[in-house]
Amino acid sequence: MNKRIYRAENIQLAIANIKQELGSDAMILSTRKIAPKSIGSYSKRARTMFEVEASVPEYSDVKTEYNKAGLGINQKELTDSIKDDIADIKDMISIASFGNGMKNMVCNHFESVGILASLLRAGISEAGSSSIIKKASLSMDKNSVKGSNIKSLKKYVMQQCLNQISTKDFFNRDNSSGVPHVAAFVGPTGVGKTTTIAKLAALLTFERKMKIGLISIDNYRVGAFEQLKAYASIMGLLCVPAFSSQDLTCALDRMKSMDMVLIDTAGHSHFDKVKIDEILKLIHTDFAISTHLVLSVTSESTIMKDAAAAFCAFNPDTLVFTKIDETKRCGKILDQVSDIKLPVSLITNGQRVPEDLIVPDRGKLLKIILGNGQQVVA
Ligand SMILES: Nc1nc2c(ncn2[C@@H]2O[C@H](COP(=O)(O)OP(=O)(O)OP(=O)(O)O)[C@@H](O)[C@H]2O)c(=O)[nH]1
Ligand SMILES: [Mg+2]
Repeated sequence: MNKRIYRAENIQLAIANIKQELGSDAMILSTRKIAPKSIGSYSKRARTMFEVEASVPEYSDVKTEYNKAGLGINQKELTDSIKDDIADIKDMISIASFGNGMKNMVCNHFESVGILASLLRAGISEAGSSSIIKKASLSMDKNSVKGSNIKSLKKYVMQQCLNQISTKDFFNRDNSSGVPHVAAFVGPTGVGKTTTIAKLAALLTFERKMKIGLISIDNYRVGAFEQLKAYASIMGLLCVPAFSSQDLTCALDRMKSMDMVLIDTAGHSHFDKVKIDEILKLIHTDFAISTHLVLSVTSESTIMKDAAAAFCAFNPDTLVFTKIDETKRCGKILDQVSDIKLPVSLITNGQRVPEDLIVPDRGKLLKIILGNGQQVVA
């Protein structure tokens, strides 16, 4: 591995030099702030410098390292690992392109660079990541935590992240009221509403021993009812379609003896206000119905945000995040929950029914959010 050391007056300059000389495959190995006194005998004139050690990995180098560590590595794993390294460099470069406030913050709290990169790598937005670090630093100052103590900063960053998330095991309820709790799942097309309902129905029926009924009001997509019905048949659950509010009221009347009724709705684009309004009208019955907004983490953050805004018309009780197995950037969840401020009730992590369902507590959710960036954890 070809290692080189770059010194510059600031970190941005050092990274720019690395990028220019070693190209975008370069890996940052270490960073160091050098106080003026440690630069030879010219200390009076010398300024604070930043030292960045970088290298360009060769395929054989990486493979040898993995083999030495006893980790057999295939081409895909290697490609993924290289992609992650490139993502690291992009993060460093994006840190370098932050506004002046952020640059000052990074320079004053140089130790925060690595943590900031971890948050970015986890998929938390630039605004979200910098706000977390700023709040953590403020909170450290407030509590008079001295010096540039990286362990303390990590602890405060974790606490800030935790402060922003909440969870609720919404579907764990007794039926002392004598009427079933009715829960509808809404959200954009193809995010996994029907599959999540099937997974949840299995959990509630077989583990929590609840009596569950299923209703599909998706009369839009061909085969939508049959999809839910197929899962219901395997589990031996009652499943009926409803095409109007009256149908829905009748179906709910039929299910009065259930502990819980789960309603599957049609997925629509968040731009299609007319179709979203149709579902709103359809679920307007005499029965109290809670709603749960399902969002896929494979969507772009801005799309998730727009979708959440459109489906907020349902006044959702909780959020459900799906397909976390398809991305390494689950930090998007933190951006959404800081924005929408609703508890997360369910997470799904695969296509298998019923296995791939998580009922998270705050700790679990934080781990999921930090994903790749778990090195933030002290
Ligand atoms: N990888 C992965 N795929 C999932 C997950 N949840 C659902 N899917 C897949 O996503 C696809 C769509 O799932 P559905 O449950 O039909 O989605 P939907 O929101 O009901 O779709 P519409 O009713 O058409 O709006 C299916 O292929 C599911 O197997 C998940 O957690 N991970
Ligand atoms: Mg569906």
